[in-house]
Amino acid sequence: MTLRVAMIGYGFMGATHSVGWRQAPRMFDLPDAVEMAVIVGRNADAVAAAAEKWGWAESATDWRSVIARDDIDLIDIVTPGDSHAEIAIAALEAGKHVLVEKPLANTVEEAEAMAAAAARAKERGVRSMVGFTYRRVPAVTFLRDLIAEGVVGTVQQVRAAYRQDWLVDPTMPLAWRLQKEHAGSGALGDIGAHIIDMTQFVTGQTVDAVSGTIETIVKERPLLGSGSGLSGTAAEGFGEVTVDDVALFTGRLSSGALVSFEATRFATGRKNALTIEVSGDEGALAFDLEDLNSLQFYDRKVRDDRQGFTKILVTEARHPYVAAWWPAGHMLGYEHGFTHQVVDLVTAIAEGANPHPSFAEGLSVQRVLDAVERSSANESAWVVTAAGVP
Ligand code: SOE
Repeated sequence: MTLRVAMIGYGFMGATHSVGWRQAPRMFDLPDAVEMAVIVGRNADAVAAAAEKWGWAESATDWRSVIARDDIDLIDIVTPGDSHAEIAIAALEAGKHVLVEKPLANTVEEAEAMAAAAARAKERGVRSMVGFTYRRVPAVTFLRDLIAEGVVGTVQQVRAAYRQDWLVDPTMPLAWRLQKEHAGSGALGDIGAHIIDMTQFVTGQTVDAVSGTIETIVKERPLLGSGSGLSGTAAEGFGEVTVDDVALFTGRLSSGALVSFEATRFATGRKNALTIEVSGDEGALAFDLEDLNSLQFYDRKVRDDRQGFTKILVTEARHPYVAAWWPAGHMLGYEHGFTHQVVDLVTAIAEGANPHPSFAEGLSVQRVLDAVERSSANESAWVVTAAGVP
C-alpha cells in the first residue's frame, strides 16, 4: 500500500521532516510506499515554494480541508506548539495517523487531551508518535540498548545538558519561540524537553520529582521583522520575552537516582550541544551530539591500570539504522534522525504496532516541564546562605 502524507507547517522543522520523508523510502526497505502528498501553510506563495523545494506534490492553505480528505492517511504536524493539540486531535478523530513535533503541546491540559485522543484512536488502529528525534540518532539508540543490557550496571546518576547560544545576542528579535502563547515555554520546553525524554528513554525510568529554577536573562527584544527559526531581522519597537532563557533543574528517577539537567540558550559558544552521561556501578556511558557518531564508554571491569573512557564509533552495520547508509565508518549527521523517525513510524503502521515515543510519553515529558515551572515559581525553595556576611 501507499501511505499518503500531509505535513502542516513549513519552517525549520518542516525542512527536517521533509528530508525524512524523502530519504526514508530511498535508503531503507520500507514495508509501504510513501507519497509526499500535500504541504500546508497559511502563506500560499511561501508554502507553494516549500512544496517545490522539498518535493511535496501539492500545497494548500487550509489544514482542516486537508484533514478531511479521503486520500490522506497521515498528518505530520510541524507548527509551533500552540496549534499541536487542535490539529492532532482533529486528525486522530478523522482517522489519520499523526506525527507531531516535540514538545507534544504547550500545556499539560492539552497534552492530556491529545494522549486521550491517541488512546481512543489506537483502538481503531490509528497510530501516533511524538518527534523526539534524537532517540533515533544511532549512538543514542545504541546507548539505550547497552544500558538495557546492563553494561553500566545499576544507574546511579545522570547528567544531561542541552546548550545553545543563539539568544546571547540581545538584538536577536522576538521570534515565536520567545513568546509563551506560541511556544509554551522557552529553553525548558524547546530543548529541555529533549533531555528529559532522552533521560527517560535511555534509562527506561521516569523523572518522578524535580526541583528547578528558570530565568529570563534578556527581558525585552526588538520585534520580529522577518525570519522565524533561530535567526531573524528586527522591526521597529520592542516586546517582552515571556518565556525562560535558561532552565536548571534536578530530577529524581523512579529508582531514586539523581539527574542534573541544564537547558539554556545562553551558553556562549555552544551552538547545539546536547550531552548526556549515565554513571552506573559497573561503568559509564556518555553521548555528545557534537560528536554524534560515537559514544564514550568506561568499563569498571577493566584492570585498574588500563581503565579510562574509550570511544566507540557507532558506524558499523550492526549498529542501529547504520546498515541502510554507507560502508562502515562513514558518518551520519543531524538530519538522519528524521529519516529514522519516518522509517520506524511507517514500519509500525504497516505492522499494526505502536510507535514510540507515544503521546502518553509526550504527556509524561510535559508533566515534568510543568513541574519544573511550578518548582521555580516556589521562591521559598531557595535557602538564603548568608555567604556574604563576614
Ligand atoms: C531550536 O532550539 C531547535 O531547533 C529545537 O527546536 C529542535 O528540537 C532541536 O533539534 C534543535 O534546536
